[in-house]
Amino acid sequence: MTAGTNKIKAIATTANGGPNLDRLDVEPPSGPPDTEAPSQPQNLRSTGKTSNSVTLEWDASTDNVGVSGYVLSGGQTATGTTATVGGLQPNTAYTFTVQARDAAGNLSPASAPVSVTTSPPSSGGRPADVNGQLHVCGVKLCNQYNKPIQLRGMSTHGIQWYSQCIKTASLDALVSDWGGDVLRVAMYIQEGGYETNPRKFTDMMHGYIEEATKRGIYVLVDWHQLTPGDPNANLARAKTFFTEIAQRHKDKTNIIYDIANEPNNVSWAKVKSYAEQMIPVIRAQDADSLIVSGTHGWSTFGISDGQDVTSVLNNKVNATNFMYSFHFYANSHKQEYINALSRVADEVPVFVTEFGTQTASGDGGNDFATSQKYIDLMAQKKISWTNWNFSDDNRSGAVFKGGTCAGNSFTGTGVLKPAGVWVRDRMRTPDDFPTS
Ligand SMILES: [Ca+2]
Ligand SMILES: [Ca+2]
Ligand SMILES: [Ca+2]
Repeated sequence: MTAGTNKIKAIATTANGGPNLDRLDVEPPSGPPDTEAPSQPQNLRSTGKTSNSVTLEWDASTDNVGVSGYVLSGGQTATGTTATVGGLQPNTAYTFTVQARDAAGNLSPASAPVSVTTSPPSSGGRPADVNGQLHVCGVKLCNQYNKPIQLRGMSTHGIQWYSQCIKTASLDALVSDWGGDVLRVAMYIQEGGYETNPRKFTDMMHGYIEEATKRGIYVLVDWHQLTPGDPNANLARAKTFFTEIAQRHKDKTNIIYDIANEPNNVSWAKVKSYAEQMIPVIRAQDADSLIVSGTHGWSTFGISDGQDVTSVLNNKVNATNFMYSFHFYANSHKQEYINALSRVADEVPVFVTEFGTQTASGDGGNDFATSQKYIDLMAQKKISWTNWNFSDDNRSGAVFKGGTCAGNSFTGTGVLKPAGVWVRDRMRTPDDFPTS
């Protein structure tokens, strides 16, 4: 019943039939009417934006009876504590507030306002078209306009196990739904990988390079040596493989060569020696190539070997257009590693070719708080990254839920594990690829 006049229609019937109603009692709800408004929503914030939309979140209000929903300043309603406001103009500042309401219609005070400027209109350019041939400038990765850029993308799982996850629908999702700029193709050498059938795996890599090229993204050719940890153990194989890959793809402007995934149980001197042998092999085919190599201690600049980053910084690889890779797993590698990444990135070019939000096994609980610190650091210093991994493996670091790769639906968050939802959100934010 609302305030004012209410019409009531009642039909009562006796055992003998016919109406027999001479009295109607109407009891109001027990207790006084709810006139108490919900509390003011707190911490209104923007958690995402595009050129035509803004996503807002806020902390829940409380109410003496119960909050039934929220009303945004533009009139849009929400039942939960998030809403995406669409239909906005690019590159335009908007101010939003939100109020909570209860079932009785009481409205809370409006939240503190938040101002958000929508993203610039999208250039429509694909990452590899806009940025062209990459090169190292100082300690940064620069595009064809000699401007520092950050690439963000995904790493496959080992292609000897999870090639079913790298297909038309998943690659289309990576590009158009995730906004990925780069695909790292993890080709193991051992563990059933390249060494078992070099022809087959080289041809697979050729195919993935073409798929990335068609979609206008970069491709990071990952020589995924891991066990044995000394990359020199696979030197002859690496020379054969990279010679063919570089010879065939040298004129593409979207290829990046990673010659050693995670050296381990090996000295930096041996890794450096390997890199200085491999770089000329690739450059003989592809003179302007961008080449990345891992560092000792599983690509931690020696930290996971109990060493200091100066083991690398005081003994740098003698090469131009060369980057060092750094890997981390945020639930294993905390502040010491963040500090190390921050330090090395100021002194040498660094590409985070692999990271996870969980433990170093690629499994276990996610530490999104620590992961966010890394993301913020990498954004600030324009450190490019590819996340482990774009598969439906059962571990928490595989972004897709089990069984996803058998189908053809890869867009949205319904197919994603928590790590996938998280990293997709961080990849979808607008790119900053300066062209002048
Ligand atoms: Ca109330
Ligand atoms: Ca992007
Ligand atoms: Ca080239």
